[in-house]
Amino acid sequence: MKIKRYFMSVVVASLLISCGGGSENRKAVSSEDGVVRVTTYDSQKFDADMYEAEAGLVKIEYILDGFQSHTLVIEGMEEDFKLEVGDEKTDLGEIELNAGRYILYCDIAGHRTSGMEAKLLVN
Ligand SMILES: [Cu+2]
Repeated sequence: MKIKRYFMSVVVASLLISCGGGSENRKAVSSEDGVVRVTTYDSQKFDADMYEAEAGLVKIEYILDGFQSHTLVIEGMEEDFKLEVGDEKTDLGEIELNAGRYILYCDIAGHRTSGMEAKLLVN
């Protein structure tokens, strides 16, 4: 009985968190100086749900505001591009991208399903 109650309250709590986090986090971040900045936290989130960049050579700076190790890869291009933070608080990389929609995520086991996924809109 206790176990069931505990489980149900966990489900309710996580629903509340995902609703609150979703609306708060739903912003597009444009690169101003040509660098797309993605910040991540120990809570296994990126600082936005969508980032924007100009087509061509896209520079991405990955910033860790915390201590947990994270990666940043582009879906379908995992072999070509990977940023890693942890002991190092920032990582910077660049990749040629055509206009289109891409998915960024962290490839550490379990992190993507925890919410470490965002869109990258290349114009
Ligand atoms: Cu991660």
